[in-house]
Amino acid sequence: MARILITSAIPYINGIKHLGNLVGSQLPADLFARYMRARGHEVIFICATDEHGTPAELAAAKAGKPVEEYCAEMHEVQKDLAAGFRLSFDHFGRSSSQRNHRLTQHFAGRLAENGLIQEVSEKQVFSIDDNRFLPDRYITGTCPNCGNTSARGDQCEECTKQLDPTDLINPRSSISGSTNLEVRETKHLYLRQRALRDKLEAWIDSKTDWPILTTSIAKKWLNDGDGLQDRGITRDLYWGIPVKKGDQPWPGMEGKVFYVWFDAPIEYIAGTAEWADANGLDDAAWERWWRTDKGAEDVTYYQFMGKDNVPFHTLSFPATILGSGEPWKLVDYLKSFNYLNYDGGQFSTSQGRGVFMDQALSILPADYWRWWLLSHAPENSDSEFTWENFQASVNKDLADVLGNFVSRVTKFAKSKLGETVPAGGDFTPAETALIADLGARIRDYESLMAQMEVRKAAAELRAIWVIGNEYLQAAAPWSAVKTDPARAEAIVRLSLNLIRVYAILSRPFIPDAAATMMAAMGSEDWSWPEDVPAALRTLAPGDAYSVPENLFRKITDEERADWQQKFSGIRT
Ligand code: B3M
Ligand code: ZN
Repeated sequence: MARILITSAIPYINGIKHLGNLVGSQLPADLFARYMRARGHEVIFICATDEHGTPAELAAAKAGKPVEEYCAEMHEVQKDLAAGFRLSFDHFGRSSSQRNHRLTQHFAGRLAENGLIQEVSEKQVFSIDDNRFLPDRYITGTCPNCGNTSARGDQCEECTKQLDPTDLINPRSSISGSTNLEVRETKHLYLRQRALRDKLEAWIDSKTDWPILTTSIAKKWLNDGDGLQDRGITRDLYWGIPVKKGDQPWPGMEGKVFYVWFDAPIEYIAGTAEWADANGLDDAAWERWWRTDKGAEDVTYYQFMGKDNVPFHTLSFPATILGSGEPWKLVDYLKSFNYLNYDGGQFSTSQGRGVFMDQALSILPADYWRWWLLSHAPENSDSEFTWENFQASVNKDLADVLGNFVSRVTKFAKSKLGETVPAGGDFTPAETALIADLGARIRDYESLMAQMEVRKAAAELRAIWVIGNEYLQAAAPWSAVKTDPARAEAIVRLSLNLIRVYAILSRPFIPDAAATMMAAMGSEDWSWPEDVPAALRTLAPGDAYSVPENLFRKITDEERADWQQKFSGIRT
């Protein structure tokens, strides 16, 4: 039994995530966690909301709520949606937790002790009426290029010109509208990432088994001209983790907070500590996952994320860990994803384009989405969600292949052979061949799942469902029952056993349907089919089973057209 630590990129607090966000991190991480648990490994799976930074402040202001209240509410919303999608986190934490405050301040203190923090003075716009520094996007003014009167301090959205706040004509605060602004000196902390370059490079070079997508991004940022820059890790904001050196004040840094990307990955650790707290466990319980001097030397750590998050996880966060000089666990395997596009364009949170998690669950149960998303995961390139494709996959894979198999077998068995697993007949070469084929495919499925080849694993699972259907079609118990009832009984006995094995194999992808299948087979034996022939004899003659509710319904053309229309616009 192995010990496996899994984290998904932690979603920003500001708003509900779309399906592209989901398939790029939390959902494949859940697939892997479920699979590893099914194989009997000791797994801990941590996620959280990423709560700090300007976007959280802006979203709270827009909602007319204090930022603390806004974050607390949105955390619950995201937590409920995660549960709705059956994401099996051991803990869904908050980057604003006291655990994360203390750990973030601890890391900053260690980095300072190791000479890896530099104090830098910068000039920034200060709003006298708001009594605060304004980040670039909090400043509005007239674009010097096109005359747009509501250009932002970082960019004009009309003509797309990149701007500095000082370029704006008639600049004003986006918070209060005040033009009473001045440029002031402000001091910030920089993490001296460049000093860690060689260590980071050696570490990345040692990861020869990582996906190319991950290492190519890491190396690009490591080696590009302006790649590994020293990086500002503090901000003049109200909402965030106060800058401290461990538990000591940091002279000159009063009123400042850490940059959101400094504290967010530390929340993976803090979230595990929150898990321990929530379960009444002591520090040793979470440290054995994270500290190689306290039991984590045999832990394998997997991270899941979209490609845009890779630089922060291959360079910045490892710089924090390595720079601390303490024996914290570094990631062992980093699985990254390309983007999922939506119907000819991009999913976009800021534009409200695409299907969002709450909307998805309002029209169909989680398994439909899980199956489509995972079987089309954007692994080797970007992939695209279209309603036609979604309808086709659901109707074919789930309804025609898996659902149909389960329904045909159970309905036929009940109507012709009674309510318990039938006893007659013996396995013939047809059964032997199916069992051999199945055995080979299950071993293949296992290796794809272990390698996190999500799409290929889905295709293999589908193939496993297909061979059951083909077997049933060829064996035709509905004919056999007329001439050789014992033969029909043997076919049905094997087929009922197949349903139980399908439940186990399918559970990481479609947990609700798997539970329905297992319950219908009257079993609670979820043990992995290591020995396939034995697994196919688990339901014994005389065991009770039942006909489950229809596992999957088909999506009609009218529904498809309706949803296509409904989700074609912009969410308001
Ligand atoms: N919140 C970005 C995102 O949700 C960011 C990830 C943080 S991972 C430590 O895609
Ligand atoms: Zn402009």
